[in-house]
Amino acid sequence: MAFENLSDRLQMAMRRVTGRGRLTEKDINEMMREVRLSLLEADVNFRVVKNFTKDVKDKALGEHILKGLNPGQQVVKVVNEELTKIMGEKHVPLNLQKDQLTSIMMVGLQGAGKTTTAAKLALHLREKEALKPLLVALDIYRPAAIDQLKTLGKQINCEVFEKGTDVKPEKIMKEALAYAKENDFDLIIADTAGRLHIDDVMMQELKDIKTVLDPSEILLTVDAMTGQDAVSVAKSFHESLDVDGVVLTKLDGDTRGGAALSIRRVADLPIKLMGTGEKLKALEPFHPERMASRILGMGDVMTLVDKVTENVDETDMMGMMEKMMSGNFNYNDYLKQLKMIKRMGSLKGIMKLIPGVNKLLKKQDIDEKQMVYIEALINSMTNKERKYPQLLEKSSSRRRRIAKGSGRQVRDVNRLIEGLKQQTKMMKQMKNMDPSNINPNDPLSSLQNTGTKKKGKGKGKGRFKF
Ligand SMILES: Nc1nc2c(ncn2[C@@H]2O[C@H](COP(=O)(O)OP(=O)(O)OP(=O)(O)O)[C@@H](O)[C@H]2O)c(=O)[nH]1
Ligand SMILES: [Mg+2]
Repeated sequence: MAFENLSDRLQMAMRRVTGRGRLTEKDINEMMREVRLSLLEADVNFRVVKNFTKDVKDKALGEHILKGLNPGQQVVKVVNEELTKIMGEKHVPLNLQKDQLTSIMMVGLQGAGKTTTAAKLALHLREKEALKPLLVALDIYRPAAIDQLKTLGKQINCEVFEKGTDVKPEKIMKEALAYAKENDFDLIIADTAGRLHIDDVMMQELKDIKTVLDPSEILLTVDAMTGQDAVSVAKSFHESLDVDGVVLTKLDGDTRGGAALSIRRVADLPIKLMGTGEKLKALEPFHPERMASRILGMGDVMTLVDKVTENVDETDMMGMMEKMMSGNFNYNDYLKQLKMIKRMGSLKGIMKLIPGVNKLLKKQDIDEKQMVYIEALINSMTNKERKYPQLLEKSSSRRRRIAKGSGRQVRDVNRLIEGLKQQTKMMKQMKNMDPSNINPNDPLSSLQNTGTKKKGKGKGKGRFKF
């Protein structure tokens, strides 16, 4: 995942101050030095870094202490807020036209991800906004480019408009527009050709297409792996075409993160979406505040919530939560939960969004195969055993039978028993948390308050424990 190094270093710097009851200006200076270096190393534009450190310092020193936060936590909160700010504060949505044709024009350098993102967007907007999309192939310089778009279109069952390689892009655009209007499409996504460098011929072609299409949205596709270069590219595209927003692609790769953290300020363009993989589902709206918490290792609770509600029947979920909280969690529930997680996608991807778990994962990789084993184990239990987990704790012959029936070892059964126990315990603890302390707009508040809430035991360090 992108930002890994930056994230590690920032968290280290933060750790110097969190939990501290008193902070001097010197403490803050030291921490900020570390923060500054981490950002520069992540290839963030130096001017952005300079302003960022200044703002954090002013704020951290000037702000009066909020009730319930120690000074260290206060600083982390400020860093989180400022990090959010440099990425744009709030999510900026696409310009979608109501009740008329929306048109999106994809532009960007060669290999940035235009064609892939065009298909992702078609899928995304059809699912989320119920739009009927038409993909238009305007990259006439390579026959393979048209085939690529057609292949992607087929995968998502979306029509592709193309006129081969002999018609000029602006003419194809004109015909596609007429075709879309005649055939009740409500979204056009135009995939244009990329170049290795920005040149006048390329820009002129894009301007001509723009004149014909009069797009609702010009989306600049930027490869996050290219770092600072990406930012200057964004600037030139914006100057020539008046771009509306950026899609940052390949954030799943090992990027340092500089582009994501500089584009908003340097090129004055909002990042609207992010590509997080080669699969066509791997497109997400970009939320600055969520990204900031992710970088600072506070998990991404909001994305998790979105994913959960998207993939799981809500009544199912609520019933499950109630059951879990009540402490009467049995193997039937466990299995059901397992299936929910499966439906939500990669276990690792989901787990990473939970605060604190990212660190844990590095040491102990979650094996997706284990899910299959667990399923096999539970399938070998009798109905009674599934309903009353205590039965297994008391009887070793039952445990042996289950191991044999599922082709696993007794110690796997024991592990499962332990897992269920742990989960029940954790759920009981969660039940004691005060939900009024959880503010979805400020993930920090919930994390910190959970720790201090416990009477006597909490040291006020206030970190989420898993
Ligand atoms: N890992 C990852 N790969 C991506 C992502 N987006 C695109 N790619 C890959 O990047 C490569 C280039 O993507 P294309 O969509 O062909 O890029 P393009 O901008 O259309 O390229 P040209 O048409 O040659 O200018 C492909 O191999 C894609 O699978 C992403 O978010 N993550
Ligand atoms: Mg392409």
